[in-house]
Amino acid sequence: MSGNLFSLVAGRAAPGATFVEAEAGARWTYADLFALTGRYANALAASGVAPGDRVAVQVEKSPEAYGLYLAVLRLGAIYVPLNPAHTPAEVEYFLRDAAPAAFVCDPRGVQTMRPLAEACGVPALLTLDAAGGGTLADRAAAQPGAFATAISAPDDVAAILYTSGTTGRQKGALLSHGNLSSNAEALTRAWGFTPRDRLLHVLPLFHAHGLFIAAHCALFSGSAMIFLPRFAADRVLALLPRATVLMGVPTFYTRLLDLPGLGPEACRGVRLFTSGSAPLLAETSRAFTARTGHAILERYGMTEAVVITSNPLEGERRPGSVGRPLEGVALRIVDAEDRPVPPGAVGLVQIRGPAVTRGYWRQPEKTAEAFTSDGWFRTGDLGALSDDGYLTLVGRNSDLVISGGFNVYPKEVELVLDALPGVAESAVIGVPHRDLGEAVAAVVVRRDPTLDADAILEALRGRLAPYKLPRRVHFVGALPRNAMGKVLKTVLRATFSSAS
Ligand code: MCA
Ligand code: AMP
Repeated sequence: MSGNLFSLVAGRAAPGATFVEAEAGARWTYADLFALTGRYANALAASGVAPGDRVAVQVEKSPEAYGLYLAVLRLGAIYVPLNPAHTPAEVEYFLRDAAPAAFVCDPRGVQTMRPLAEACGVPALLTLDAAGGGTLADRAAAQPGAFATAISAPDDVAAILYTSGTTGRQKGALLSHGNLSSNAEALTRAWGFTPRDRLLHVLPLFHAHGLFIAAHCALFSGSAMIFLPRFAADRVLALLPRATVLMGVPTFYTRLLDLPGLGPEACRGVRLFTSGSAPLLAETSRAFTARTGHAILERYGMTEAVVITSNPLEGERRPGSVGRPLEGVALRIVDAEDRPVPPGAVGLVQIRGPAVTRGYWRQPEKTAEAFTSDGWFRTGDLGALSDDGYLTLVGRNSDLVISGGFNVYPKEVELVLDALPGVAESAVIGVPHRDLGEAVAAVVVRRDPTLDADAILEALRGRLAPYKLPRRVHFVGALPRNAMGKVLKTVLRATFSSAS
């Protein structure tokens, strides 16, 4: 049997069942979705995309965009999603690295993207807008809905998602059909999904949380999603009575708690709220329970392994803990030499399991560094296991900043800052932020004493996606360093944390 994720989905959803409902009520059935993916797959094949090729996609969220993801999988090609907020310079890096056979972008950006795609040697450029229009749609309209889905082995790569660049450059995590479908099956069971569920889907489609974790639960149980293009607390509150499940990042919950209308009545039909991608404060969790009667189910995941641990559907959901390893996941806590630590002690989290990536796209050295000699994946997270197997995360082994669920790699921002003429050097850190959990802060040593924060932000805009821009800029005479010359970010964090 084919391990193609699309074949697994197509085998279980009832064709007449709802796949997506728009906010205003327009409805897509699974049959609509399957026919659309067939037309897109035929159109992509006619544009020269073959099995194993990469298809880079930078488009707004829509049911059509989700159909495009599944069409790429049907073709046996590899989906490479990109954040629409990425600047042309950032997109250029991804196009050069992924070397896609086709790039699908928003028609609004096509004037900039066409020369960029040509310069990067991308053979085909197609467009798709938020309403499903564009050259991809034009070409697909002339194509049949039937398409013979590629036979894929479970190890065949389905998607490449760019993540964690400690050296300033992001690396592409390889996710196979088997990685994704095993996690989807385990989650659907762990979280009790049935065809009667209606998932309120408000996450972006270019990260694992929205593209895989949330949407796969609906697809693998043949249930419906209500799609919102982005999170807006008042619209989410208004739609909650139509939903049974909401999946979010902690910022969703802190913003919902700011609305006086959040209470048991608004949540009457919801059976499950989940949170992940960043730490959910125990106080947020408790405040949500006090207001709604619901305990948010916190789980822990990572692009390279999808969902790793989860609090239980039935049983104790422990505020401050990310729960127990998901079915099929082995988890251990080790010291810096990869030796298991005593029970209860804090150490590095390492995992094995069917959803763990086999490595990074064209980066054998980074792949080798990510695994221990006996095959455990190094998550880079620090945590401790309780006697009864609940994991508590206490931090990360890297300087990564997670702002509102988006990862920001300090090095990437520092490289752009340091290249500004008036800047001598810089250090980028995460500081606590009520809304975003953590916010990006820049600590700058000036060469030009007249350079101010506004001028710096103005210079960064256009070079970095908006979510990477520092929310604060602090000027210092010199950066604190240790004897080896390494910048002491812990000192900077201690100095500037209360200032945000
Ligand atoms: C938007 N901005 C941000 C962020 N999002 N700045 C910092 N951090 C952010 N997360 C920028 C906007 O571009 C805008 O810039 C300005 O901040 C104000 O935007 P605002 O309206 O407040 O933002 P928003 O559009 O409401 O977005 C906030 C958000 C969003 C809803 C929290 O960031 C979001 O949907 N986050 C989810 C991220 C996610 O899905 N992560 C999953 C990673 P300007 O004014 O200059 O235009 S996957 C993962 O981590 C693993 C697998 C896991 O476990 O799930
Ligand atoms: P990403 O690289 O976007 O996949 O982000 C993965 C990282 O997000 C993990 O390595 C953790 O550091 C963090 N993360 C995900 N879920 C949680 C959670 N529930 N609590 C704390 N951190 C989390």
